[in-house]
Amino acid sequence: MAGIESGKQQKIDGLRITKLREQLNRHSYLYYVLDSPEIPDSEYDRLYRELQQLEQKYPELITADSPTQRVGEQPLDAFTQITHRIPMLSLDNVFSEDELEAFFKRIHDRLEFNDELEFNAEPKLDGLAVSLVYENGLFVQAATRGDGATGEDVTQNVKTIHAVPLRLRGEGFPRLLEVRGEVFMPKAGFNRLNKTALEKGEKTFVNPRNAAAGSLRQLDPRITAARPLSFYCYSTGAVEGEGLASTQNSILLQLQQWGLPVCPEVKRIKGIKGCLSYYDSIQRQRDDLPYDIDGVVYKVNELKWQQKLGFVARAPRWAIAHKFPAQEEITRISSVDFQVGRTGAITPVARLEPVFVGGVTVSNATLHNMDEIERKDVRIGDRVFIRRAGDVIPEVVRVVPGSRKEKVRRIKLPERCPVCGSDIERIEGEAVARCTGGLICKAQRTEAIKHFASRKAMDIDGLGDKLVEQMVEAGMIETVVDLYRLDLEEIAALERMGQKSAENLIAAINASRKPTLAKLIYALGIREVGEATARSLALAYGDLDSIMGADEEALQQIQDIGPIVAKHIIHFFAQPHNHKVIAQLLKEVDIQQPVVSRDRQILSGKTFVITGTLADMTRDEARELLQAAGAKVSGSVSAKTDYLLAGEKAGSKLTRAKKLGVEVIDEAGLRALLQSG
Ligand code: 5U1
Repeated sequence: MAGIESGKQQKIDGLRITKLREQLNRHSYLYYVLDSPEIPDSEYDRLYRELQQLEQKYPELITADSPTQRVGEQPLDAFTQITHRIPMLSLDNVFSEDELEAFFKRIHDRLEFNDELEFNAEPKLDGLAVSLVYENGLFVQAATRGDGATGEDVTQNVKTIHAVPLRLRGEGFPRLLEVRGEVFMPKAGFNRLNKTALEKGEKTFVNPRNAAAGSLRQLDPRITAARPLSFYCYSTGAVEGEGLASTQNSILLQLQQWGLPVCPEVKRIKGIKGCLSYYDSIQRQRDDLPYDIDGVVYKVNELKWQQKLGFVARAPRWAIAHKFPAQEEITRISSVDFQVGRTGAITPVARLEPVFVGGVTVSNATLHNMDEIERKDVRIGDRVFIRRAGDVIPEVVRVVPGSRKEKVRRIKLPERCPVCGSDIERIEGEAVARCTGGLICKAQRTEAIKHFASRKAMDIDGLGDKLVEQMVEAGMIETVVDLYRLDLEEIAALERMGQKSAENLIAAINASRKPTLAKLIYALGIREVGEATARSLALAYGDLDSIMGADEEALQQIQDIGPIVAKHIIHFFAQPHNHKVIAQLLKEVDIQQPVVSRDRQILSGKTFVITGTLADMTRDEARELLQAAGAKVSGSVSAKTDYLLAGEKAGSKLTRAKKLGVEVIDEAGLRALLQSG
């Protein structure tokens, strides 16, 4: 009787194992391939643990495609070599429009075809090319590109990458299918990994590409499993059996349906115009993409044309990589100066032999602080890598290994502020050294005014850093209040100004006289009070007097405010000088009441994403409105997004929102929502 009972239980457990495996694989597909998860991570973990426990009870029921089989194999002594069935090619590069035109001419001449050709355009990921082999739908082997003919067997390691399916979904795939693509480390995972390494005093990775390469080439797959790697496929290699479509774009769609992740920015385009506009659009999005890229790739879409074009040496004639300007270059540090910031923070700045990087010539780069200088062991005279990505200030990344000459000099923190001569203090446990001069220090005063005028603060159009410096230097302004008492003729007399510019500046200053409370708080430049904290303060207290009167305990009840920020706020408002400036400032400006009061959190629980150019407000203003109404504003569209607020020239976020069925609204729609409820 007991035997029958246990047999019955075994059958039930067996069915449950199959079900759990299918469920987990489906949720992986939704998460990694469609980027549209249906369950939270905690629920996935619960199902995973249940499967693990059942498999422990019935090891004979474990299959090769079980999600539990991704981790835990034994370390290898060495990687074995694998000869690729078909060599893995590389791509030729172009760096300019002229070179791209030459590529187009070569193709059209060879094909004797004058009409516009269709291309598949794809971001060029900065990762590691790999080949994955599926036999009858089951993942059996992964290899690195190596020299193109032979690579290393990294099957165990690739198995640990959750984005790589262990079994293909659906049907209709060829009996043998070799998929090629890029293993990469998403930026967020890379930052997390380096943050943890720093906290533990371990070595950090230089960039996501190196981190991905270092992680994939581990003999112990348990180390790889702990690294946040991902994968996008971009082509096929060897194929046996029927089933593949006849264009590059439709093959990628097929691969996606079979469970392989494809980069969402892939697009079918036409002719050189289409290529250039894709290049521009991806370059604009580059910093916001969750992964590093170094250019885009255009591939002739029709396979029949690809076959006709063939190959040269190790690259196809039918594809080209259009590279972005390099973001890292090498140059020498000639000297180091120390700059004083708004809060007195002293930043070492490397003066460089000028170098063209990220599309501009760079002569200065930040060294961040003395701890960073020590960690990177940078010295004056060293040859260093400079990185300039997007709008970020160029930075010294590292010394070029093996390049140090004997005559280098160590970088020393000065004892006194280079601007006002006050003592420099370095508080134990803090990386940043500070000038103790406060507002005696002209540098701190100047930086405070620059911050006040900046776009996210009072947004005084035309009052750039150089002009602030000029006016401080000329003794026209000492505090931010002086901006509102400027004399037109005095401004017009400044170098490079004139009557019209001076009038425009006065108009812009006057336009800033009606800030929201949040903007004004942010503009005051209190240490550690960024835009979000300023908004929380404005929302919680509603007026400046209440904020100034709040004690440390009360401040800490507010979102984003911990003991350190609370201390900075108290300290700021305790300074008699700041009191005086605020009192004078309040005579010049008129704080606007928030459109939505803090009692009407009508959008609480709703998540918005904002994209494109809005007509009546900036994206920051829209975000402020939404947050004031209790909504969450996120940077990327997912299944959890409730609304996409889309303006002119909305790009991939709009496409994605439509794909996921997210409601898309314009500014009128936003106003209607804010007035509802
Ligand atoms: N997106 C993309 N990257 N990438 C790299 N496509 C692509 N194709 C490649 C390489 C090396 O090679 C083709 C020849 C398949």
